[in-house]
Amino acid sequence: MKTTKSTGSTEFQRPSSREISSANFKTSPARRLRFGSSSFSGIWMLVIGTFLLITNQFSYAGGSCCAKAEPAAAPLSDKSLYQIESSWTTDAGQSIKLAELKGRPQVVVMFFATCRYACPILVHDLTRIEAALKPELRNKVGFTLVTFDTKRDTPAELAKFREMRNLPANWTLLHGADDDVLELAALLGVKYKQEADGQFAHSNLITVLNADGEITLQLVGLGVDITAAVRELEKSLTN
Ligand SMILES: [Cu+2]
Repeated sequence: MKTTKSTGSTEFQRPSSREISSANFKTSPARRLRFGSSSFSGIWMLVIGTFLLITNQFSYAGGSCCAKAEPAAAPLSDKSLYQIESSWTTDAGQSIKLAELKGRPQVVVMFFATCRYACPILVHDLTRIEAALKPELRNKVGFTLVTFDTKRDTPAELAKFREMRNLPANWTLLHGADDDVLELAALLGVKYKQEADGQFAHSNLITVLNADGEITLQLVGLGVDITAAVRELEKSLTN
């Protein structure tokens, strides 16, 4: 994973990449169970696959068929954030899992809507990344904002934020449960803490995920040089 540093101010020291990867192991036993069932589901996929193969042969023998077999979906790697099973609510009130973002690279920022200083700059940095992409690639990239202000940033408030900022459909705004927000923050290496005045102190971190939900690049700071992120996104879309 590459990391680009900038001189932008962060209220927190950014954790090392080792700390981020060790965050993978800090999940509770219950969560680990959900993560660890891949070999079991592998066996089931084999059984179902064999069954489908057999039934397919029968239908060929009967001379009836013709639907082209869909290629089996590749399993997610251990590094994919889309292994997280938690449910989130979009600003349209729709319940989704992070895995539903699979298929296009995503630029992810954790934020809160009433932030007076850093978050408006972070969101602006994302719009700069979007604008710097080749026009034909722009709607092939997703932009995801996840709030850590679970009390105030209800889906309805996030919808207002989208409207106010005129954010297009390829931007996903997510509200989640406190524990799920904490877990995602740990995996991204984002630290945040609510202050007495209701504002949050937080890391200023932009994360680029590839189409499979793996972190490929992080930019630290505000008003950063976005070139590396644009290059990374274009690379993952043209490969
Ligand atoms: Cu902020």
